[in-house]
Amino acid sequence: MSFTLARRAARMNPSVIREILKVTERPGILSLAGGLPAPESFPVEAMRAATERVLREAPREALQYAASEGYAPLREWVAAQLNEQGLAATPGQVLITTGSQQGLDLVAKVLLDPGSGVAVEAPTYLGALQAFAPYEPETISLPCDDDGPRLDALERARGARFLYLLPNFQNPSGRCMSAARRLAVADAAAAMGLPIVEDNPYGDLWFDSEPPPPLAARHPLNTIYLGSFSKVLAPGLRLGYVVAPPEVFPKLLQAKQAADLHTPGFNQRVVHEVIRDGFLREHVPTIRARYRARRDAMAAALARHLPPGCRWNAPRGGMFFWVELPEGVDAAALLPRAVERGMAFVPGAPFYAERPQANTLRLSFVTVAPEQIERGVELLAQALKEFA
Ligand code: N5F
Repeated sequence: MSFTLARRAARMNPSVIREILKVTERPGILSLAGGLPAPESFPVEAMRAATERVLREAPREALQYAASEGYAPLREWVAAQLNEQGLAATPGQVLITTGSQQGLDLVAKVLLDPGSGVAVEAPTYLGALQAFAPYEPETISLPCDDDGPRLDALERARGARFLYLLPNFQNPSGRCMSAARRLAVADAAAAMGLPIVEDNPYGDLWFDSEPPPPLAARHPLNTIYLGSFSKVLAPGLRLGYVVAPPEVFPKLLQAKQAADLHTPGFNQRVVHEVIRDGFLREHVPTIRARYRARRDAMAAALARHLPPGCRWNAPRGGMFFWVELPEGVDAAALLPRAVERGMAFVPGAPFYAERPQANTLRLSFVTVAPEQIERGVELLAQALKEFA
């Protein structure tokens, strides 16, 4: 072998979610693992009609190389949308990315040196940890309570390059940060000179009431905000966006140019064509209703089947239940037993940057219908009883 790997390559790890996805593609496996949106909710007809219009009205522009910043009308749409939520952003601050996952990579590439501090919630989105790791940061985990990261722990993040937060229906915990905690964390971080990277793919998927305004609304110049079309339209489009203060926008843009020149212009035009006249105002409530029913089905199934000693949250939005198994039960060791029985989940340990809590797991309640949720949880409970 003549290849010498870069040091950053040694830090790269396979995504546990993607590895489990391979298993769950086998027929007959009931997957409560990946945060895969319900395929019935994909607006196939609207996409077909929009594709037709784009190919009729601007085929050559849509198929040509395009601007790295993104399709101007889509950037305008994103900025207008965020302004409605109280986040004062101009279209010039919006960078359209190839999924918000790319946004995480670009932010890390621009802000992290080897040894830089990056502060995260414990637990946090494992795909973000995977995106940050190659840049060789020192990751600092902040303990959290039901309202979000604990204020008394914030001091540990002093000097970090940024604090990565998921305020809305967090992946994996399902937690929604309270309004008071948002303001307190945003103010404290600004006072410490600690920038915030706010990742919000799930904010539109609320079941009871709309979440409080983003932290970015409080201190826009101290915050990089990430959004996604994956959960409100379709993840196969790979469309997300980063909203960045003018201080860092040019560097993110240069990183984007180097990574892939631009996000597919064809997809951007089709999506803009779908959403330009208010489509999401009708569409997103149908997703909420479907997911709310599935959340209820999973809450009922967990209460019915899981043995004593298990604990879980009741998410008020998003896609995930976070389950704590009895002390000493290793969810990663349980997974193959569950797969043998015909169901899959994501073990909790990879969501921790430090001190993994091995007796935790994540269940997605959005991908399959309520009857299958019931069956999946029953199989999980059977595997657990046999295992423990
Ligand atoms: O915008 P997109 O599709 O790139 O979403 C990436 C993303 C960014 N930030 C958070 C907090 C996320 O939860 C995600 C998507 N995560 C899903 C999950 O299951 O955790 C999808 C991962 C699916 C996969 O790896 O196949």
